Amino acid sequence: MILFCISSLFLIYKCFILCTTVCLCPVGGIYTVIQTKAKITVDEWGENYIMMGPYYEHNFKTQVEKCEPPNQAIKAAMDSLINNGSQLTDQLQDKPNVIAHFHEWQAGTGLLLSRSRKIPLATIFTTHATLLGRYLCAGNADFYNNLDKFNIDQEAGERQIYHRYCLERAAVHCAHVFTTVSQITAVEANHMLHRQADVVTPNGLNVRKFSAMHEFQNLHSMNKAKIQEFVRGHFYGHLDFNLEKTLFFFIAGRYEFSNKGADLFLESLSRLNYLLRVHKSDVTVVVFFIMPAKTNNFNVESLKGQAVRKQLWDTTQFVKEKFGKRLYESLLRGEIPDMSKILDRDDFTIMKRAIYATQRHSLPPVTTHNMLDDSTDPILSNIRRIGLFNGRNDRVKIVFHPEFLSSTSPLLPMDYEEFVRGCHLGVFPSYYEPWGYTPGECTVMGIPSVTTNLSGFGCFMEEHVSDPSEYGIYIVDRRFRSADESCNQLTQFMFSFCQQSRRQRIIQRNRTERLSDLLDWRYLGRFYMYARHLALSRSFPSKFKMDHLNIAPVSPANTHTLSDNPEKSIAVSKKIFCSTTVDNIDNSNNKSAY
Ligand code: G6P
Ligand code: 1S3
Repeated sequence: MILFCISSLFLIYKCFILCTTVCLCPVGGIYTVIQTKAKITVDEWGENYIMMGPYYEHNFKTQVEKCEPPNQAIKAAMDSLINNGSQLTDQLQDKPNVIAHFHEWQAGTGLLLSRSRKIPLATIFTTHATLLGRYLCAGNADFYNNLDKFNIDQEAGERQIYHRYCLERAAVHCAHVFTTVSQITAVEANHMLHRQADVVTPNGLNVRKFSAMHEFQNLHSMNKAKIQEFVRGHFYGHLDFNLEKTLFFFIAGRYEFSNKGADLFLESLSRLNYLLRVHKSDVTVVVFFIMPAKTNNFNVESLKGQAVRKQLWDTTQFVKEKFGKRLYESLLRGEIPDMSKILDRDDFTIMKRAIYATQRHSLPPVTTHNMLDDSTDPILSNIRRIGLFNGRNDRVKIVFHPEFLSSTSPLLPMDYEEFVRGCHLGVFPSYYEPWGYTPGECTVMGIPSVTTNLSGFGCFMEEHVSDPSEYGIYIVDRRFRSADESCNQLTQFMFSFCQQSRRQRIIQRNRTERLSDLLDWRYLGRFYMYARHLALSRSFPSKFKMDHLNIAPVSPANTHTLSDNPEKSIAVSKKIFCSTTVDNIDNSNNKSAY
């Protein structure tokens, strides 16, 4: 990929902005940034905008339309690459004004080489997370209280990421303009990479507005029905809870157990289960964990569940048809049939058999797949510890789907967007989250969500919305509270949510959806625009000036300081979740928390 970038930089003289990125699966956050901001970038730069990434055979086959190079410049670049490999030429010298935007450290090599070879480009480097920050957070470090204390070279060395960290740091320092996706990451980058971000470029989305205001509510209803179908199958034989009073919560994303807050979530679910039980609530919560892990396919029990449901459905249709036909014939004869006789013995046998098939002697499975690392998997291990095994008395049920969703799945045939729309609450209590698209995606679909004040998104919402919870954005304080307190706060958010009436949920969804304009690239795109003009003014100062631009940058100087304010930033240590065990689930310290 890098070779392609470099060659191309020399040859595509007509293009004005190049965007290079690492290739991520279509569900990754960085992929979403690149993909969704394409439209507003093209609005500004027209055909002079080109994106580059690595070539992966399987992606090429399924996601890309092959076509001829659109113009001579690109054709020449491609020919040169094919013929000369990475050999560089100086074609570009007399064709300046190219901006090259590099996303994330893997793409940084192109930036380093173009600077070291003095190619006349305006370069931008955007980091979506720092390598070291991610590693430190995933470990045991009390990251935010010690930002200024880490010996970063040593920490990178000890984690065997020194080479990658050097590449990232070099790219950051070589770029004309350095941007981060949030202010919290700007602070982090300042400590981990030793450069102040020039611009904070928050992540946006392409918000789709429906002509009918209530359309997103209808979509919620339709997609909820699909999730309910799945639940009917998954929990067959245990459907002693009312689906009309069942709420669907979910967490989704890269499987970084503690960084994404799955640890806090599980502990809070255990406490929520306890609360719902002691309050004798008639609400059941089905919680989905959508986080990809190593598996060898769906497990038999999950597949069987859907097969049993389907069989029951077919039986129902069959009997219904017969019933309907006999009723019709009878009415045609002018008779009201004897209802107790309208079905014969065969019909009853078929129905009895169908009911018999729904008997099961095991609990509905917690996971939908055969996990390769079943015994050490952190989600499963914690479920074992807190004992949420989908028992009949549990008001909180768990479904761990360790694979991204797909509309072709035999189990839960929905794509991610449909699934989110059908849920009631997204829960993303992240510890390390430079931005966090998942709650943003919920927001634009009118689905309330939980985030934290350690995520870029959460901080952004705190800054822009006076009372985010009023709009269905619940922000867990993971910065100034202990883990146990954060856990209680999250539990309380979820418990209060469970106490809402349907009408209140509908009203809240309407309010949530109203925030979507704030997350639209039409608004947030200006920060990328600013970064590009800043890069031009720095690399071609005689031609480009900043004063004509009527857009304001987000100054990292305004950032909420973390370790810069150590006396305020207390108690974010993470290591508290070891108190609840399967044995003491009902009289654990959960009680004392309430
Ligand atoms: C949407 C639909 C309503 C439905 C409601 C269910 O608002 O337009 O017809 O009753 O969803 O909401 P709930 O929060 O119970 O899933
Ligand atoms: C990163 O992806 P992640 O889930 O590893 O980039 C995303 C896009 O900028 C961002 O939303 C997320 O917080 C980062 O963590």
